[in-house]
Amino acid sequence: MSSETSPIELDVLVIGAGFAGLYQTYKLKQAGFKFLTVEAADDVGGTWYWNRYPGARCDIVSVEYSYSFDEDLQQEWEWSERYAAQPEILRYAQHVADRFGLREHIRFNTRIVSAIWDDERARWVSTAEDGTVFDSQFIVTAVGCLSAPKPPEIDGFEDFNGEVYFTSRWPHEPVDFTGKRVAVIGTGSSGVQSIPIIAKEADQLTVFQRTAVYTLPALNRPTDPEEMARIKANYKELRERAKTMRTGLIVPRGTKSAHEATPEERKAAFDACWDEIGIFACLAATFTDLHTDEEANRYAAEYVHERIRQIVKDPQTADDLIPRGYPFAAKRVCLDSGYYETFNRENVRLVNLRRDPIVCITENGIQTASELHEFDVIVFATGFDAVTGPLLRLGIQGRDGLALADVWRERPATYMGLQVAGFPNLFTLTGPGSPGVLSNVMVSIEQHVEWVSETLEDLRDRGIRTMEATPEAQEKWFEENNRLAEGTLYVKADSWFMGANVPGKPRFFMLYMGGVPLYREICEEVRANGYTGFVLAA
Ligand code: NA7
Repeated sequence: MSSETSPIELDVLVIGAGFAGLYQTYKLKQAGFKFLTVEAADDVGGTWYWNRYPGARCDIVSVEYSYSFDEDLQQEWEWSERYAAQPEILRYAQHVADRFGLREHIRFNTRIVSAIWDDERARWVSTAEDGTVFDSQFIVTAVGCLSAPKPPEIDGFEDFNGEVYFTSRWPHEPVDFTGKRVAVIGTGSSGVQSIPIIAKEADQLTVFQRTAVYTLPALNRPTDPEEMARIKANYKELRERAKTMRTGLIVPRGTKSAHEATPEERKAAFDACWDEIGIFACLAATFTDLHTDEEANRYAAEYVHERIRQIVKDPQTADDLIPRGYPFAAKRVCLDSGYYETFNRENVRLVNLRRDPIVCITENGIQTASELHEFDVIVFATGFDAVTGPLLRLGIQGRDGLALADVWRERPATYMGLQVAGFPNLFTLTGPGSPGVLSNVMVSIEQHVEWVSETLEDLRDRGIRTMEATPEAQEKWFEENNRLAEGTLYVKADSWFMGANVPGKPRFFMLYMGGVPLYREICEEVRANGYTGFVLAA
């Protein structure tokens, strides 16, 4: 694409055309703003554009992981499975872009590399990789929480002579594993979803596991037309109900402590999750104290350990697959289709990196402390610089040249997850300190976009030029969230929730812990009280 010489003047620049960016585009179009959405990829979809690895699928039921803002859209769209696979979710994003005429407002193949606040003019000057400059009063970032892939962090990575793939940047052409010796490094959601599929195709598959993960059977199935008809007849109620749930996700919730239940009651509740419900958050929701009480949590952890032992035939492999050293659900629980069963296959081997760590990658394979493993293909399922990473890649500088990277070096503080003090007129959808991906992100995306859109309209109507979070409001938000997080077991795991998967990243719980309904209530109150915690200037 050729670069343009004079800046493109806008009211609002939206960065990203995933689910948040698409809805933001729709809202700004409706409200008649002069705006443009820029997207680094050549199509819409965000994470569902990039994460096209084998087995990639949603782990929130699709009837909930979809937009609710348009009744006709939700009535006409048909999900083919309970948990749609990536190609179908991408088709849905494309359909939304086409149906609402959003593509004409999106400039594809445009990656923003710097965004600098010009205090004198009270405008943002953003530059794309191709040199195009955008001059806007506001920026809304819609860059997602899990979109900045983490570098491999393994010595010798460049030396490998075989094929290398990242689950987070999967090629658009099919990858053929037939007859090949394949390594998968990483057992988070991407590893858990891709490993069973790769195992069926590859000659040999070796899985390199650093931390064993908790994963439950997804119980995925084709959509039942009768169930779908019932959902569609009551879609409005279902969406309203989701908003009342802490996680924005409809999941049966227990009402008593795990300590109050008999062993039989606990087993029945856990069995139902494993054998019948198949929702990632269901097991942690069976009793009220699994996220807060280590003893109670152990009941759930031990239940999963036992299920693993029952499925995996080789006792050493089963033992290696048992998650230890952190509480159940303190890292994101995964949903799988045949993950543990895959380790019973003759062509699959597990390497426990806690016992036998990777030393380096060589031209032929992976050298661990005890052995050289030779491969034709290495797949990195090693995750993301989550939540803050996608924002830091934008090269944002606020007042007085203040770099966001410097501000967040010590702690990822924001106000409501939507603004950072010192960065006026910058709204960060699903930013750190928002419920973001701790919730059903579609519910949070819709809430954030609606709040930001109404705010932008309000500022326009009142002739307000700048809106900026105060350092005091930000401090209070950050401290309160830490206090809430410290009261849970989440802080006991080295997870991406805690920033602990990226060397050198400050260790704080990065998402809003108060739950979706409380967050919504606070946002509404903040506006009703004239934007408490923000300074507005004409
Ligand atoms: P995750 O969940 O961050 O998983 C990444 C995995 O890769 C995890 O098992 C990591 O082990 C492992 N990893 C990362 N770096 C290394 C190195 N250097 N060596 C060995 N192993 C490594 O990312 P996903 O893409 O699977 O899923 C992201 C989210 O998407 C997921 O939570 C769902 O919400 C959807 P670790 O645990 O850090 O020891």
